[in-house]
Amino acid sequence: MKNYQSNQLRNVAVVAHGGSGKTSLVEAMLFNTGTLSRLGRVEDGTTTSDYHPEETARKMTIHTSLVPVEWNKTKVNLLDTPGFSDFIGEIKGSLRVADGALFVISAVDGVQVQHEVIWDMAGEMPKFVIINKMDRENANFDKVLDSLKEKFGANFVPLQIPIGAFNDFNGVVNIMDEKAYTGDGKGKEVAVPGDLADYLATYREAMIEAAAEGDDELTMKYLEGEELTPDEIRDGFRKSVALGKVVPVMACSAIKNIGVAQILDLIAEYFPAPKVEEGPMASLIFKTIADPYVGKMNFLRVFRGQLKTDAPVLNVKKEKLEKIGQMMYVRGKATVQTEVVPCGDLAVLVKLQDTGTGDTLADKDKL
Ligand SMILES: Nc1nc2c(ncn2[C@@H]2O[C@H](COP(=O)(O)OP(=O)(O)OP(=O)(O)O)[C@@H](O)[C@H]2O)c(=O)[nH]1
Ligand SMILES: [Mg+2]
Repeated sequence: MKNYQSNQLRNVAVVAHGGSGKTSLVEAMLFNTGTLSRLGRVEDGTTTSDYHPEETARKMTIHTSLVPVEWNKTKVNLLDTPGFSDFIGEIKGSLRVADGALFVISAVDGVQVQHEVIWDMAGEMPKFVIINKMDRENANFDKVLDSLKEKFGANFVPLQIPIGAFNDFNGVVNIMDEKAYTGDGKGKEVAVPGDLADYLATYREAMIEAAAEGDDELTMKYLEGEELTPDEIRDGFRKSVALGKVVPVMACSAIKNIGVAQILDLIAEYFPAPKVEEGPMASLIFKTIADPYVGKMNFLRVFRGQLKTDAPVLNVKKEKLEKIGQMMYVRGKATVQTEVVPCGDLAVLVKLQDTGTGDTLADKDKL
């Protein structure tokens, strides 16, 4: 895995009620990059995220997995978290190191208990919502959208709406670009279906209004009745997302891999990049596991400066120096060594002596 600049990174906590399709969605995203030769399935225990034996046995996520997806010029670090309430502690750590939360909601089951719990945990942080399982019987995008508005009262604005539902679900429309795509994977661009014209117009208006709230200049322009340029709409919308003023909503089917590649495009374009802090290195450990092959693995995010393997680091809380042995990027259970981790990126340190979840590592003599 090559190194990415901070502004090319997207750190995304994928969160939801159990069984909404997080792991299947992450798998489909990775599949679309060409990294996998076939799309794994939770049922078969063949996904990239659910690789621990207890996960394949129970067919659910128990440990948060880090799955970087390299898409166009960005690296989307997906944190596939467990939805089952017993493992709620896992989500806290992921939210601390993500720049936004991506909620996955079943188009059939709608908003469920754990969605509400996690929504509260996520507080003011930027959020995306994916309405998944559009291929299932009784899938209903509008109904879920209404219940989102009712439950959470945020400004939910569709950025990608479904073409059809259940057996007829065969594509998506991008509201920003007014483009339609059908088929799986990257799909084929087609004309926007006539029966969606009204939706498109309504949602586009809502999207422009949300974009206008992104900064004062745009707000003034909008209120004075001037038309915003396409670039202004994009920039304004991106800013509104980062400020938590708008929550974009997208539709897909993870299992059929329809609308998923288009969601990756939208994440690359509208999900906030990490904020870069210059200065002495500082990083946070958000998860520690004992891997039977690799040993103790500490997952971290670099919040300031960059992390290199050449010098010992200080565990601030425990006031102990740690020698950095191996540093690696991971994708599920796959690992690859790296010598440097840039600001904003997520990586793993192996075999640290005294360091565990919640600890901070810093440059030893530059605090
Ligand atoms: N029909 C249909 N089924 C789906 C879709 N996405 C996921 N599923 C199924 O829903 C079930 C749960 O999917 P997972 O991907 O394990 O869901 P999860 O959110 O990761 O679940 P937890 O890890 O337990 O929180 C599996 O049986 C999937 O095959 C979809 O788009 N359409
Ligand atoms: Mg899962």
